[in-house]
Amino acid sequence: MATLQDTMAKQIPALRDDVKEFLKAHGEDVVGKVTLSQVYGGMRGVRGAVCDTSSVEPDKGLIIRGIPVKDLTDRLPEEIFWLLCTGSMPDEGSLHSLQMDLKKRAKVPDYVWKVLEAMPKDSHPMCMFDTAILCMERESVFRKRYDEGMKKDDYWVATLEDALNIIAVLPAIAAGVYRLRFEKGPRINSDPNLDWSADYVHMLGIPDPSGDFARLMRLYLVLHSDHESGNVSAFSSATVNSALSDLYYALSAGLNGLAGPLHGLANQECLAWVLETRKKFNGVPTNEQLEKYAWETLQSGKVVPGYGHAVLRITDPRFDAFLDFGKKYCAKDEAFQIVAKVFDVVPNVLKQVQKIKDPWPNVDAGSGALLYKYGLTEFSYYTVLFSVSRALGICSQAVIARAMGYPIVRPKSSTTDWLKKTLQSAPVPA
Ligand code: HAX
Repeated sequence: MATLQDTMAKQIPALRDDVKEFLKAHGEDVVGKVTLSQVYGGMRGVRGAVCDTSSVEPDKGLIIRGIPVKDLTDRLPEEIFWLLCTGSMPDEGSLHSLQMDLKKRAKVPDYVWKVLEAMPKDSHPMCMFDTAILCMERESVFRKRYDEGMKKDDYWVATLEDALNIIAVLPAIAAGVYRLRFEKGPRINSDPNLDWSADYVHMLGIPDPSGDFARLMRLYLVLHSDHESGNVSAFSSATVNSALSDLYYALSAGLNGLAGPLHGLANQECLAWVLETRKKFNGVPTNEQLEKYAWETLQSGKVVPGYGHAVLRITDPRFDAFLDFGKKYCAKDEAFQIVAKVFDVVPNVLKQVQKIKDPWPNVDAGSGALLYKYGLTEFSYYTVLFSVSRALGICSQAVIARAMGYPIVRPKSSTTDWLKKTLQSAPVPA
């Protein structure tokens, strides 16, 4: 049995030496080219950052530390956090030590509830969740130790402290946001005998006699945990943390990006589209009706939520995992049946729109219907679930970045004038 702190402390010196040597040997080698379309296109595909926790290749999907996500679907989120941080699975004793450590840190400061209670009643749950994280910044171990003159070599130790302190309280905060925002009654206390995910389900207070909702949530929290570092939320967090703004600042910054409809909010929009479909057709539509409706959505200038991806060019394996879950546990549910039917019909529609590079479902296409089925019907809350999970990836990435001593992020931007002059592709306006 080893603690996460000790395990990482043993690994880090060798990892630092390895990258130092690598840079010495290949520091000036070219990794790739950048085209003008990429410069104007959100840097899509530009290899400009390092992320060792996970990778997302267009034809493979999410791979966490060398393990395809489909092989991790029966794991606990705590195991995934260990895997993200260290590159291997914890043994039973190590997992237990991490779980106990998180339990010790799980008390939410009282002022957090006061801040949340003072927010307007119609605040978006994501705004409440991110505000709660940000207002806890005064708890940052990193900031205190930095102010005391901490050495750079120790940045990761303090960042890991912040990461564990944050991860420990997220389920209670997220559940508290749910109960407050949707008037579900008083907060439910944590149950010290439950694991991180089961305790979250317990504190949400949604009846779960079969235990299937808890099973779904465990899967959900594993599947959304990480997606390399180029996506809006991870990249924003990494950028903020690279300025040595502590994890409270960095995580809330990243999750503010997750709140956007083209990113994590898509799961809420996706379920809305599924439910609208059900209402419009008074149940599960035929393939022909669905095809027509998908075209109508596109022609009205809207995206079909849950479809397409900036990197992937296959069905997202995380969608497959949700589809498998739905087939096993809720095959008769109408909303789930629509999700399955959309998967049969919509890719063929999107393939006919030339500009769409990926016609396949992403992680958000199916999860909402499953959550809805188990009674989590407030879909503006779904991105909070996503955030609780994605915090595992963002926090582990920050710990590793500080352990490796990566510098402040600062890519170069160009003016259109400069680009035109340089490429000589168009006359530069006087
Ligand atoms: N429906 C309609 N149009 C789509 C589309 C879809 N599902 N997917 C892409 N397009 C459009 C884009 O809007 C873009 O149009 P414009 O040039 O007119 O702006 C064009 O096709 C090219 O886009 P792309 O290169 O294929 O995709 P991007 O890398 O630019 O964007 C997105 C990737 C995920 C943002 C995009 O596919 C999309 O908006 N999908 C729907 C929203 C969604 O499901 N988002 C969640 C993604 C997963 C995630 O991050 N979860 O957190």
